[in-house]
Amino acid sequence: MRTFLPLLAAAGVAHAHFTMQYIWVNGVDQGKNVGIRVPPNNNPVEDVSSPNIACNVNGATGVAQTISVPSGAEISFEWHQHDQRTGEDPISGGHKGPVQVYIAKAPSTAQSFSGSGSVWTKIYQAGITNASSQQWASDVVNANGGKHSVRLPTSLPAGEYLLRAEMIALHTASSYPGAQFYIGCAQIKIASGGSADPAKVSLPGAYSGSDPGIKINIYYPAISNYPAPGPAVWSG
Ligand SMILES: *[C@@H]1O[C@H](CO)[C@@H](O)[C@H](O)[C@H]1NC(C)=O
Ligand SMILES: [Cu+2]
Repeated sequence: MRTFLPLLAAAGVAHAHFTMQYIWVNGVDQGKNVGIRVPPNNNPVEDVSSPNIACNVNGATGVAQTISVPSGAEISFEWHQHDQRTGEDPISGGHKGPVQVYIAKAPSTAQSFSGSGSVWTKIYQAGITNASSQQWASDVVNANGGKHSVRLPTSLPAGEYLLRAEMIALHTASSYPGAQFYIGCAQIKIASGGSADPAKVSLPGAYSGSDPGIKINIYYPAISNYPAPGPAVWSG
């Protein structure tokens, strides 16, 4: 029995973390890991200068499936600590912080697109959702079965894209590295659309370890306005 103890201890550490496992399109579950670039484990990325900050570890490599979505679709992202929907805390309640969503248009197919370069546009952010209770966007996700949603702007051109959802856990962020970036990227194809050409940033590039939303003590003083890292939201 003694030899099992280190394994159990290691598993206990991993329990705290989570990954993005399901995409929903207009309320329809697309299936576990379908269209998603699955990282090797549920550990966060902590180095904002690493290529892993784009689409997590191994995230520059495409997967076979790309999810078809109508113009203006509501996309939901669902996260879990483990490889299952167990009813446990979806993302582990101690992980407090913002939720952000970015999109990047592939030059050709989403499968062949690495997500490198100045290609990312932020389409959603939520930080502190109730200052008096110090409720974070992550608390809302945890209470909502691990899900959060965004509506795609209808002005996005038809084509294939990477969608990047990000939850940043700030419970250990008072020094850098310390903030934990949980990142999930999905491949989608928008059948029809508009002709928008929004501003774009690169990842890595858009974040710095000294950003006030990345190196931050969230416990004192209490946060009323969270300075989200990265560019402003483009709303279409
Ligand atoms: C915010 O939190 C306070 C304190 O817990 C609570 O009374 C209030 O109802 C909350 N507001 C919303 C909009 O949920
Ligand atoms: Cu964790």
